[in-house]
Amino acid sequence: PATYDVAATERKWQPVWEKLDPFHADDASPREKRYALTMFPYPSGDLHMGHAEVTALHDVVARYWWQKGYEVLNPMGWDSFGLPAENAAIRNDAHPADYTYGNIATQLESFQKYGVSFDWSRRFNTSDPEYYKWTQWLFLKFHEKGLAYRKNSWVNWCPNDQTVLANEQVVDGACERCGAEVTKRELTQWYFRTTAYAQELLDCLDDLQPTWPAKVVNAQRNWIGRSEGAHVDFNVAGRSQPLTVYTTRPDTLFGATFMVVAADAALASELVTDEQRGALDDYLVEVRKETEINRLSTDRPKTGVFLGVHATNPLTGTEIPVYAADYVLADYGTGAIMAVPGQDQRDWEFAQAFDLPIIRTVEPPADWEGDAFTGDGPAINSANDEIDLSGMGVAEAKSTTIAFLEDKGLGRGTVNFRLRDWLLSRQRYWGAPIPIIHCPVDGEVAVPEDQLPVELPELRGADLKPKGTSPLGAATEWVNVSCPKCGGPATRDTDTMDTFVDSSWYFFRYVSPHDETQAFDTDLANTWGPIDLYVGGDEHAVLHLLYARFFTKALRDMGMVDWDEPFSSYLSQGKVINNGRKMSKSLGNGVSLGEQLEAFGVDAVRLTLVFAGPPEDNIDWADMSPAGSLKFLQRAWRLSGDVASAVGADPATGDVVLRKLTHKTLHDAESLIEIHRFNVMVARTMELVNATRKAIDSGPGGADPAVREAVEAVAILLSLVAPYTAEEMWERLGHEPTVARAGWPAVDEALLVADAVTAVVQVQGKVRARLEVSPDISEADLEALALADPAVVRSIDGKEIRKVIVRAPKVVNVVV
Ligand code: ANZ
Repeated sequence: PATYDVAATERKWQPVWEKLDPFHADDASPREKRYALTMFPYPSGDLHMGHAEVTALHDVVARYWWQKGYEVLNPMGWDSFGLPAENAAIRNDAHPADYTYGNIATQLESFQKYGVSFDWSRRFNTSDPEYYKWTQWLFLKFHEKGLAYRKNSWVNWCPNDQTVLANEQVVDGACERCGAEVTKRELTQWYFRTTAYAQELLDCLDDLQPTWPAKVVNAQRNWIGRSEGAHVDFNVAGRSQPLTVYTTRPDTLFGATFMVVAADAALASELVTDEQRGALDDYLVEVRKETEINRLSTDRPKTGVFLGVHATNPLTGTEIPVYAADYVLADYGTGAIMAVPGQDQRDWEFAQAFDLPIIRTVEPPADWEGDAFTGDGPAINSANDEIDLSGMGVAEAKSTTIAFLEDKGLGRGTVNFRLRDWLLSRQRYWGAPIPIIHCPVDGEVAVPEDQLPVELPELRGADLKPKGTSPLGAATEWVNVSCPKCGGPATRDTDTMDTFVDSSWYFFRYVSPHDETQAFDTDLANTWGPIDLYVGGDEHAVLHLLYARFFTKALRDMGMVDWDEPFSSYLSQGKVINNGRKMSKSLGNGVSLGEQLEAFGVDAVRLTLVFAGPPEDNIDWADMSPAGSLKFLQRAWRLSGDVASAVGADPATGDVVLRKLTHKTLHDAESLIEIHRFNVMVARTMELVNATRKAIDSGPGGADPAVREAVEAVAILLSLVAPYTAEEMWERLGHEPTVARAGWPAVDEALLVADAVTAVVQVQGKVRARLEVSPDISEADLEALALADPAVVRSIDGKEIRKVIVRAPKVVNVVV
């Protein structure tokens, strides 16, 4: 036959593979181990083109590692708690559990059909009590170590999803999930102390830089936001405590002409005089309506209120007024600043608006016409009897000021991070309950380990819906318990954990997914991990990847794992788009994965996604030709019917030209996979297919053992991308399944040596030498070789060389 039946082939091999179970990761295997991981999906529908892309890319590497002889852990499961599933369930008027597990069954079936090399024996769902028991256990460990704690603060609130959000989940002032504008609420919430690891999270980015995408590394750096500066103490008349500010520019202290406290910080209402309290309260009503982005923007009129008090500038001795304003944030630094209008634009605008003095302490360039000057320059107006910064540049003036302040006990140098602790509690139903009991006598009491998991209470209908307080509160019987310590009446915490908690440690659970005695096995985690390659989208650049890094470091410090970092290398794939636009319901440009698979088969879809371009780039499905991919696969498959030599025929007796191409293709494929240029690997496979076809039809013919060698190589190369076609070819070549574990063919180095070509060297237009060189010699190497040739040296005869024109690998022209 000229073509194979795609659907029949898929039906044929699925049960065979299921029986063979070729990707079962054996903990006890003596082979070197690799851990390949791709982000697990939210079960909010069937698989879509995005899943198809990421798994096809990821599978190239996982399958390649198997072929190269590694024992590969390539697990899959479901991130099945959380807002996406819960919102979808509410939209579909279903219970989150029914909806979630229904979708998981659908997605599992699709994945199995899609032929990814997952070890299904390790699958779990984060919403299974067997899993979240350990999420809760880990929470309690963190609690014990002071890494999980509760505090009252102004937090991000999504009015649409009716829950708090972590800072990481607020993107440009909007909810990362639903896009609603985020507001603020004052609430008591649970936090993970991510800030305890701020410095290490930053430092380790240096090591990740070469193997992580630069934009992800940069996004994390900015998010952690380390800055160096000083805490400076200002005395406030009538107050025993100093007013401490954080500043990155202690060198400008002589120019601090007023101070500003965040209007919504407790500090503001502590400082304000009775006379001014009414004004502050009115102002606060306005402030609470504003988003953080607006508050910080420079191009917005400055507003504020005088608090009625003055502080003393420690260097000038001047009494300076203290204001409350919204452009200072309550939860950054100390929530208070020294305002230096000469060097800071927002302070400049505030000074203009409130008619406050401006003193420049850095001399701007002569032609300076702007307002605040934030650049470097000599210090001016910056001297008193004890310290003189005059003429110093910013850096020197900074360190001199810090040393002086420290000496006088007026301040100290400090490092500040933008990173905040991770707010992890949610007022939603579908998550792991926080395993804490609140007792009027004993306070926060951990649920005893033998009572874990704290399972979600059964709630139905209206009780499930978000209403601003946790739905779990409606389960009265579940809520009211006796205190594990004193036995008195107590209540359960009714919040659930952010889904990102579940996904912060799932890659540990895969090493011992069915262990009922512990969260994960430390030895196995150290054997398999850290993850050699993680593939996923960069929408998680800050969120998930930062949280997972934090968890890993915390677990390491608890002695539970040896690794410092979870993901040694990270590949962030582009998006599948259509007609130049993101696929969306409203644009009606969605492409259904199911329909594509139906029309072209799994292999053609997978091949199209891998061949489209570098994995980091977006794929516009409108420009793709899955039909063309299928044609190619049929063409490759036809080769296997034309092989006429026996299994095991010695290729050494075969056509050397084809053999060279086969070995070069296999050799180059290895490095192309290492650098994630899977598309080029496919292109090279196509070349090999074409050359083999030629060899069969108009060359040595199908009986030549070099043809068998080439077709077997094609099958193995295709096993990374198009598993059904590859398996079918392998069978037709006379082998047993499965080609996926056939092993990478040994590359014969002798066949890699390229044939030499002759380069001609001319001096003044006359041929003086002929050199045997490699066809891929560089221009520089060829020039050096030519100029060192004795005949060329002789004819140049010590004259000055004016020009050397090199056309590698053929010609060198020397002009003297
Ligand atoms: C005086 C000064 C003079 C400042 C100057 C800057 C320039 P980064 O680098 O982001 O850490 N700041 C401190 N706490 C703040 C808060 N809670 N809300 C808003 N702004 C705050 O920024 C540190 C600088 O931001 C600090 O240095 C402070 O202003 C301001 F010529 O102090 B600076």
